[in-house]
Amino acid sequence: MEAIKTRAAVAWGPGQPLSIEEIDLLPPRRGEVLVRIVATGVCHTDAFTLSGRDPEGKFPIILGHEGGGIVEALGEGVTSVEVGDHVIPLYTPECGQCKFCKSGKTNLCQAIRATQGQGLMPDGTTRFSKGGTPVYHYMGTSTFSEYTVIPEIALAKISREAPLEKVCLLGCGVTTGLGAVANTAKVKAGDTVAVFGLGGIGLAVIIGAVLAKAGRILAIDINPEKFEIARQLGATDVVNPKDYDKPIQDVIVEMTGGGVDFSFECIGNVKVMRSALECCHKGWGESVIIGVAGAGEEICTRPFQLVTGRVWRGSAFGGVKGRTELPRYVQRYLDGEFELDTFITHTMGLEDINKAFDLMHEGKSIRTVIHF
Ligand code: NAD
Ligand code: AHE
Ligand code: ZN
Ligand code: ZN
Repeated sequence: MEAIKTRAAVAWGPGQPLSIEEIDLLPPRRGEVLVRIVATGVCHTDAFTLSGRDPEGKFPIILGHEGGGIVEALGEGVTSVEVGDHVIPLYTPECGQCKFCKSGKTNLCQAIRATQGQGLMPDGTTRFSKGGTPVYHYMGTSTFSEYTVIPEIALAKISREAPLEKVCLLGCGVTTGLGAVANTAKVKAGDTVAVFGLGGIGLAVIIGAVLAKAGRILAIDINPEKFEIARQLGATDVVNPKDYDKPIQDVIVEMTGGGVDFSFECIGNVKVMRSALECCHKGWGESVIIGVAGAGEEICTRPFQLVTGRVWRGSAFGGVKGRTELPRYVQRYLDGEFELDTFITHTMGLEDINKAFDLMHEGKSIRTVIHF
């Protein structure tokens, strides 16, 4: 196979608008697959890396990690997918053979983590370039390109019946929220849950909490425009910290007669992470950090909060093992167990992708889906 041209949104430097251009893409090498991206969501993590606060963001880069696509060509030795298969790229791959995969305790496969974090394919090079200058990959996926090359172990083969322009959201946001509730927290019927941040992730946490039959679901955001959707999806209480002149954790502890069983931080704000921990019930409450905070930022609380039984955890991709478990999430969607339409507040072509970032920063969108 020859090198091809692909239309992509290139981030040439931190904080700069993405530039839509034709760039060069080398064919897939051993263990790699050429995928045509049909649609991709825009997640806050893309904006985070574009901002320059991600220690792993290496420019120029092609962002995007919430995609759905179709296999176009196979590199040498690829056996688990075929041309024409529908796939969701995985920023958390699953090799099945590394210490992490074999442990059965985590979804954090480390087989290609080092090169992935440097914006490189597993052999230490890039497939993307422009005028001979390498353009870096992002999270092993780079879905803001019509064609992208992805390691075989980072592709989940899904049902061909699933609409890629919707189930692309299972490539990150929705799976992250559903999985954090079911796999990381293991919320049980009757539990009280607090969700901080009502973007794509927080709203998926709400759906997950409803599926787990949580008794009460408190939805917290400083943008009251998010409350209607949160209620529609099943939040029982909505709380705007700006309406109170005391710490929001104190408000929630009072509202719930001692604190919540589980809280989820879905923002990436280290101060809110503290509130999320401290609104948990003494003796057993657990707080799950999902939000991604910038380089150099740290969380803090009084150790007494943990001594007295609260637990701090984190969750990446909802603890979901992509190749073996994600196809089932797609099937659950097809079976009508949860919906995705509410998340998709905007759709547009790649040429308008900067608008998607503006809408996110203005708090006007949940998810924009880019159609190629
Ligand atoms: P988003 O921008 O769509 O939503 C964030 C929400 O937080 C917004 O509604 C905003 O109004 C609200 N918010 C901001 N500051 C707040 C505050 N101080 N108090 C209360 N609410 C506040 O973002 P998203 O796409 O839903 O992503 C949320 C976070 O999750 C990001 O940090 C993202 O990087 C991270 N993320 C992590 C994973 C993972 O696997 N751990 C996966 C996806 C996203
Ligand atoms: N590169 C950042 C860390 C970013 C991060 O935490 N990413 C999440 C997924 S966010 C998806 O929207 C994740 O899965 N992390 C696990 C991993 O191995 O990256 C940094 O701080 O260096
Ligand atoms: Zn994401
Ligand atoms: Zn592995």
